[in-house]
Amino acid sequence: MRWSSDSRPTTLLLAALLCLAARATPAPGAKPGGSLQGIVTDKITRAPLEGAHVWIEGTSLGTATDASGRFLLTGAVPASGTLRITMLGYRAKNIEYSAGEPKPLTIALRPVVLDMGRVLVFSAPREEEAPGLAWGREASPNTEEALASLEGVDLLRRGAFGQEPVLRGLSGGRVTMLVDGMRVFGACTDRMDPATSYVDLDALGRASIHQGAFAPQHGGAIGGTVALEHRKPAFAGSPALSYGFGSGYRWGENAGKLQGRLAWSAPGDAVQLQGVYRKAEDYRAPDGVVNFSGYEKLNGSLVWLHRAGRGQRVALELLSDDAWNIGYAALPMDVGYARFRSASLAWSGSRIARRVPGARVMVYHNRVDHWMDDSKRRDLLMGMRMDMPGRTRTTGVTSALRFLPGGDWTGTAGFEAFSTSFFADMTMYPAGGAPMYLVTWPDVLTTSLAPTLALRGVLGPLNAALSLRYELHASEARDPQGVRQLETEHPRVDPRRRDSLPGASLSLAWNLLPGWTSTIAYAYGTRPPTVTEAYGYYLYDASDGYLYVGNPALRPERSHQVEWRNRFHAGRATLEVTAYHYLIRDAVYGAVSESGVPLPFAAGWKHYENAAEATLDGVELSALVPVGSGLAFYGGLNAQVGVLRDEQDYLPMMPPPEGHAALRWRHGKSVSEVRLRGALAQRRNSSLAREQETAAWAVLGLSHGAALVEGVTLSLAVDNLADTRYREHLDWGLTPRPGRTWSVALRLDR
Ligand SMILES: [Cu+2]
Repeated sequence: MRWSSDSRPTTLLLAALLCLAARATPAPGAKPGGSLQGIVTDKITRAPLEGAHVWIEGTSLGTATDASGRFLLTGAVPASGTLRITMLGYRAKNIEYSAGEPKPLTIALRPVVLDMGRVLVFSAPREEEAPGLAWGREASPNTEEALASLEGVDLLRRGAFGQEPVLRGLSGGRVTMLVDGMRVFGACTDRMDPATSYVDLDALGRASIHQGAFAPQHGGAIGGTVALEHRKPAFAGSPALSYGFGSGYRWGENAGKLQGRLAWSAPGDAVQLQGVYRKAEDYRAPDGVVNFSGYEKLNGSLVWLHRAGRGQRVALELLSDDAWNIGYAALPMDVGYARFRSASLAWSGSRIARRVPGARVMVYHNRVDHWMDDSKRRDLLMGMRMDMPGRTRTTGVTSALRFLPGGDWTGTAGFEAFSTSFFADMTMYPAGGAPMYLVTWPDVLTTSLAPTLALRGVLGPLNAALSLRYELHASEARDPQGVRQLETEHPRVDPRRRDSLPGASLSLAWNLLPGWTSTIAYAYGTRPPTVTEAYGYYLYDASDGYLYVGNPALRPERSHQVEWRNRFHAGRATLEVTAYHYLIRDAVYGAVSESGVPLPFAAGWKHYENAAEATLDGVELSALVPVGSGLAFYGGLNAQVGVLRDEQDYLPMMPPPEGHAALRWRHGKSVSEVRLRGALAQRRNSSLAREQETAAWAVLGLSHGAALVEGVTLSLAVDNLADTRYREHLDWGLTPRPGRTWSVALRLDR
C-alpha cells in the first residue's frame, strides 16, 4: 500500500491478504502475463461504479469498469505492481497487487465530498482520460492556467508569466503554497513569483486545491491551499527503461516548448530525470502585440525512489527552475532572472504496527532568488533606474503518522516545522545624483512549529471529518537599517513578533435521499501577516498606484467559515451546488495614510491596517452529464461578493460571476472538445483600491487530441477562436489577453 492510498480498515485487510498472497506467488521479476480482475464500488453506498479508470502504474495497461463495476486486465500484466483507480468525484486509490490473485479484487472508492478539495490529475497514462481535467494539459499554456480551469480558482495576471492563483477571491498570504509538501515562498516584494511559477505543467503530476480554512491539516490558511506534486517514477517488476519527449508551439502567444523525460524502473529503485525548456516572445492581442510579455525558462528535476526493506521507501528529489528576460506587461518593470532550487529527502513506511498503517517524514531546503530589471523600459518608475533583488531561504521538516483509533475511524497526526529568511533591497540611481539605498524586506526570519490532527469516520448515518491545527509562528526583522526605516512610520517599533495561530474544521456528510449527499462544514482559520504586510518598506503596488509600508503591530487575521455542499446523482449525471460564507476578523488591508509626503509618481502612501470585519459570500455550481456515445457535458458557474465592512467598500480583486461549459466527445483513440467560458461585468469594485469596471467577455475554444500510434499523441487546439479583445477582472492594468491562439503539441511516451 502506498502512502497516498486510502487507509480504511477493509483496505488494510485486503492489503494484508495481498501481502500474504504475494509471498505465495512468484517473486517480483517473474515473467509478465496472466490477468487481473476486480470490482469497484462506492464506499458509502456500496453501489458498483461504472466508468472508473483502472491501470497499472508504470505501464500502459489500463481499462475502465463496466456497468456492474467490473474490470478485467489481460495481456502483459506484470507479476506484481501498483494498481491505480481513479474516478471523477472519488478519491484516487493505489493498491499493490500480485498477478494470479485467487479471486477478484474489491476496491471501494470514497467520495471526495468530505474533503472539500478539487483535484487536477495529470499522472494518467493517457492524459485525456484523467478525471477532473476539463481542458487537457496540451491546451493550457502553463500550470497556473490549468489550475484556473477548476471552479473557484482565478489568476492575478501581470503578464504571460507567474500568474498568482486566487481561491474564491483570496490570494497572497491568505493562501498556502506547497510544492511536493514543501513550503515555498516567492522572493519578490511585488509577488511576481508565486511558488506555482516554479512548477512546470509538463512536470506536474497532480494539483490539489483545498478552498478556505476547511483543510487545516494541509497548512493553516484562510483562503486555502494549493498543493502541487511532481510526476514521480514507479517501481517495475523487472528493470525497464522508459522515456518520453514532446514539443509544442502556440501561435498568438508566440510560445514554444521542448520537454524530455528519462526513467529507469526496477523492483527496488526508480529514477527519473526530466526537463522542460520554454521560450515565448511578446504575445499578440487582437489589436496588436503586447510589449513586455515574453519570457524564457528552463525547468528540471531528478527523483530517486528506493525501496528500503519491507514496506519502506526513501525518496530523494532535486528541483530546479530558471527563468530569465521575463516581461510583466502590467508592471513598470520586468524580471531579469528568477531562480528556484530545492532538495528534499523523504522516508515513508507502511504497516508499521497493527494500528499504524503508515508514516512519513521529509526534510527539505529551498532557495528562491529574484532580480527585477528595468533596463528595457523607457518610462521608469520614479524617473530613475533601480536594482531590486530579493531572496528567500526555507528549511523545513514535515511528518505524518496514520493511525487507526478503532471502529470505522482513521486518523493522521502530523507535525511540521519550517523556517524562512526573507531579504530584499533596492538601490536607486537618480540622474546626476548619488545612488540611494533602501531595505525593502529587512532580513526577516520566520519560524513556524505546527502540530496537526485529522480524524475521519462514521457516526451513525453521518460521515464525519475533524481536523485541528495549531501553529506557533515567530518572526524577527534583523536588518538594523530596515528597522530604522520602519521606525519613521511606526515609532517604538518592535522588530519581533510571536503569533499563536489555531485552526479547526468539522464537516458532516450524509445521504439525505438516494442520489443526494449533503455536507455541512464549519472552519476556523488564522494566518499571520506576510513579511510585506508586517515589515515591507517603500513597496509600489501597480494595481492601485500606492506606495506601501508594513505594520509590525498588525494582528493575525481570523476567519469563521461555513460551507454547504450538495451533490446530486441521477444515473451517471452529477450536479454539485456549494454555498459558502466567510467572516474575516482583523482583515489586513491597505489604508490610505494622510501623513506621508506627496509623491509625483504614486497616488500616495498606504500602510497595512486591520479592518474589524470583511465578509465573503458565494455559490458554486458544477455539472457533469454523460449524454451517451462517448459524449459528455461539463459545466460550472460561480459568483461571489466580498465586502470590507469598516470602509463600506467592496474587497478588491474579487472575480465577477463567471462560468464555463464544454462538450467532450471520445471516439476511438481520440478526444474532441468544444469549450465556452466567460464572465459578467464586474461592477462591485473596490474604491479604496481604485478598481475600474471590467466588461463582460466570452471566448470559445476547440481542442482535439489523438493517439496516432501506441505512445504517440498529437494535440491540436485553438483558444479565443473569434479573436475577441478581452481582459479578466483580476488582470492588472488594462492589458488584454492573447487573441486567437492556435496550438499544436506532439508527445511520445515509451
Ligand atoms: Cu519582482
